[in-house]
Amino acid sequence: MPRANAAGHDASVPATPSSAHDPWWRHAVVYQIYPRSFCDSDGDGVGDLAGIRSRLDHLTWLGVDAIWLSPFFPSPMADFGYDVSDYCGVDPLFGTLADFDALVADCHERGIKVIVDWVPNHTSDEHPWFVESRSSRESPRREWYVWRDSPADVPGRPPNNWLAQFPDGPAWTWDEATGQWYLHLFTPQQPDLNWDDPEVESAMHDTLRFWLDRGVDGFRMDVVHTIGKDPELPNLPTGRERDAVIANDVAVTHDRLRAIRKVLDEYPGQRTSVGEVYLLSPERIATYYGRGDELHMSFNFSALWSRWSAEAWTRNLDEVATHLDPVGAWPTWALSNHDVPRHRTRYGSEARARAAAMLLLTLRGTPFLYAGEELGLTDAEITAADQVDPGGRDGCRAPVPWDPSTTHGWVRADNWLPWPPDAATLDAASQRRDPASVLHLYRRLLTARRGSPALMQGALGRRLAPDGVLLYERRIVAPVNDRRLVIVNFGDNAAHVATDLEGDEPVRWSVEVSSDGSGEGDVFSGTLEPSQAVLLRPAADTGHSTGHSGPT
Ligand code: TEU
Repeated sequence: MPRANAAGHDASVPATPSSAHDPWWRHAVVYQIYPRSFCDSDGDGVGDLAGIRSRLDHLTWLGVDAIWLSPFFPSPMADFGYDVSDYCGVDPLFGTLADFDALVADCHERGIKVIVDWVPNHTSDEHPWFVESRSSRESPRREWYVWRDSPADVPGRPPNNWLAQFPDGPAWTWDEATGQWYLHLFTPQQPDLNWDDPEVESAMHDTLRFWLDRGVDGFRMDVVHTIGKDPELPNLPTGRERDAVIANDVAVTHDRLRAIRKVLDEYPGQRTSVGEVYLLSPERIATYYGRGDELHMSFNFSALWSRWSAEAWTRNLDEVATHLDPVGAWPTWALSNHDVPRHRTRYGSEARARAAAMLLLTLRGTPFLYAGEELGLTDAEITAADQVDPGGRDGCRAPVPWDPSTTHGWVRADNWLPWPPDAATLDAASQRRDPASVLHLYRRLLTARRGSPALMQGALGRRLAPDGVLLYERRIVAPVNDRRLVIVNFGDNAAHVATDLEGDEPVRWSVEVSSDGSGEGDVFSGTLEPSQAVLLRPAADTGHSTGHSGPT
């Protein structure tokens, strides 16, 4: 598939063709859009699909290959769209199905794939299925949700000790009318579907087909590992009552994922899936790829949550090498999303956030960016009185600033959440004019990645490095020979790093991209500043991408 010139990519960089063994999603960079926070077109203070369409030039200029849209489906918004009341529509807040079709068409014209968010574990309590299910114990849809009595010996108590993820409280709500409890791993407005019922499974497959028929390229699957639960719904150990999301890791889910995979495989064009398998263990998430017949990809939350240290990131790389690579499970990497404080906020400095971007875009696997991280945004400070999310995650959902004006390219200055700090200088337009900006760094990294088969497909070999430094080589030998070296200095002191690799002829490396912009194009000096990261290429390799030169 040739990369469209319309996508604004460097035409001198040859496209990497997709094939059955090397599908597009393995060398894509995916950009997550939280629709409420991206861009508003109609002045209601909430972002919408037309707003996203109006900003596609930004994505093209940046060079991303795919977008993942967080939910835009009809929803009472108890969890801002992760409480779906109709899987096959668009909430009027975000636009119409016609707006969605137009967005997909625009994206495809630019060579950008579209991934939508599928929320299979729970619906809204206002979904007609749940309304019907709770209407009576005899309802034909009663079994579509998880209804239980109190334990026989403790009347009035919930069926087990599970707590909801948020807000504080049990994972069970008593239904007065029918005298039973229903299960909700999240808010009481998000009842869990009962996937043990084959009708639920089949109805949910149809919701996938609805979007596949409309041309989407794949799905991000919300807490997808929880669609199977231990039929006993056993109590959790004391102190871990809130761990139901992490504790539900049962065999039957794998059957259900294989069935979901078959639905995707009914369609041409390598439709993909990335599961939010929230298990905090690469060993566990590896099992959700099956034998290449379950999820195409899974997020890796233990890496997302890890500290900014060479030790932690060494462990992240080694765990993926140990558990994912041997079974052919293609890794993913993300630093930020709509549920966690932005990595610029977590890591504490712009220099670290820049170095982290180098990691994200040079590791082996598919990177997922979260809108606004390419601007180096930090979280908005939200007072307790202004908090709107039941999970307290508003800070990372602040609106994206597009220009330095008071409305920052939105219609109004006051929107559903306040602006992030420094919105008048970190806005996209100002950064685009400044080659030293974080935005330009992301663009250079994306360009470098696209131009290097080693970065997109090659093996990753970690090398010994001084304390506080992570050093790895990316290398491919066929069908082309290409290599890169990445060095990240996590420390607060300058680091001196020898780059003459063991067993190799001496190699001179030049700086292709530097996280602080210094020395690009020069021969690498061997010294890194505190919190600096560099991407190096063999100095003799002046070709554009295919790495014909350089030691073999
Ligand atoms: O998140 C699931 C999930 O496990 C996280 O909410 C996690 O528990 C939390 O962030 C820890 O702080 C998904 C969505 O990404 C999230 O936005 C939804 O609220 C949730 O599912 C329910 O659909």
